[in-house]
Amino acid sequence: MTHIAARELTPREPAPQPTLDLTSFPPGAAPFPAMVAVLGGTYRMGSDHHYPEEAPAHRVTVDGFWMDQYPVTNEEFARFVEETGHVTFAEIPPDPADYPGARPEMLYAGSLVFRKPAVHVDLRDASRWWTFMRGAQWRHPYGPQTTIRGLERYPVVHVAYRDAEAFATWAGKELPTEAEWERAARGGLDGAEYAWGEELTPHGRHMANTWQGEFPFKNARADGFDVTSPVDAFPPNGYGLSDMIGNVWEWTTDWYQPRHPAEREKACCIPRNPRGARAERSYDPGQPEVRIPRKVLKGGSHLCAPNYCRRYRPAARFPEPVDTSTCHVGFRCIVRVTTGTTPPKGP
Ligand SMILES: [Ca+2]
Ligand SMILES: [Cu+2]
Repeated sequence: MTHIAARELTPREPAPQPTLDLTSFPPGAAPFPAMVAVLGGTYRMGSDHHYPEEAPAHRVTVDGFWMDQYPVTNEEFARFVEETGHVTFAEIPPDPADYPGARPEMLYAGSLVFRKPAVHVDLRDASRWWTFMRGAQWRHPYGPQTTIRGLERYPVVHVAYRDAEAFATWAGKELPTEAEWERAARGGLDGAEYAWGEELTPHGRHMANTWQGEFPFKNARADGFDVTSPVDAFPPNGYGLSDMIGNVWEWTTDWYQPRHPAEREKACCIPRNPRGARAERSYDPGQPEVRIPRKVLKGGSHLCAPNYCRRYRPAARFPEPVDTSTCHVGFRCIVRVTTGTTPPKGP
């Protein structure tokens, strides 16, 4: 089914029974504006053809749910901050107790900003293009002198996990699990490489904001965008969701583990609404002294490039420490419909 079919579920349809099988579209009308229905069901999560952390491809089942059509925008985040007074993680100087061994002069409020190096650099050294910039935060995405004026309909960035969570709670929504997010990104094309089919640029058309040219040094901008793009700049997927791939990575609730669980042969044992690993298993094995748990990011960003990071696919995933914010990570929310309870009412 496509999103066309989803839209036929208008509010005028008779209210579904609470016994409805949720491995279908969520019942009723969208609980908030600009949310679309994601079909529940069993699909192949992950991929055996790309990075090792995406393997093994394995079947999972997720119930249908509602998802924000777009990543959360600066405009929406500003409304949240105005109403709640929320202060984002990037605006607060780190507590030295949380970062043993860190030099005190390094403990300032800031966030990670990408800066294009002027020359060729070693692709193994991400510090050549990432700067922890004092004063970078959601209102000043490229440093204290920059603003979000004119970027109202661009995705909010420089949000740590708990900022995304706080927004979701305020909005009466939740953050998706990795399995839900990937189900949604596939847009009904089970097993396809990309959210739109088998080719990165079908008939030469760019379907997402990624990086063309040689990362991190030359951005050819063939898709029209040097950094982030408006959330509706590219065509939506089969469920009507925009920007699932590229532009900004999106937070999910799952703790990261470096591999997916094995495929279950028996249909009875396929995990239903899986929720990832335990927090303690998500620490970075490469930095054993750092005990900051990591969440799964999905979707890739405008910095994903063929020569460096081919993560502009639904199966791709990346571990992000919960205290980290950057200029290429945002989020979007969902609303779940629990079996046996009354479906959420309209806005
Ligand atoms: Ca681009
Ligand atoms: Cu990437």
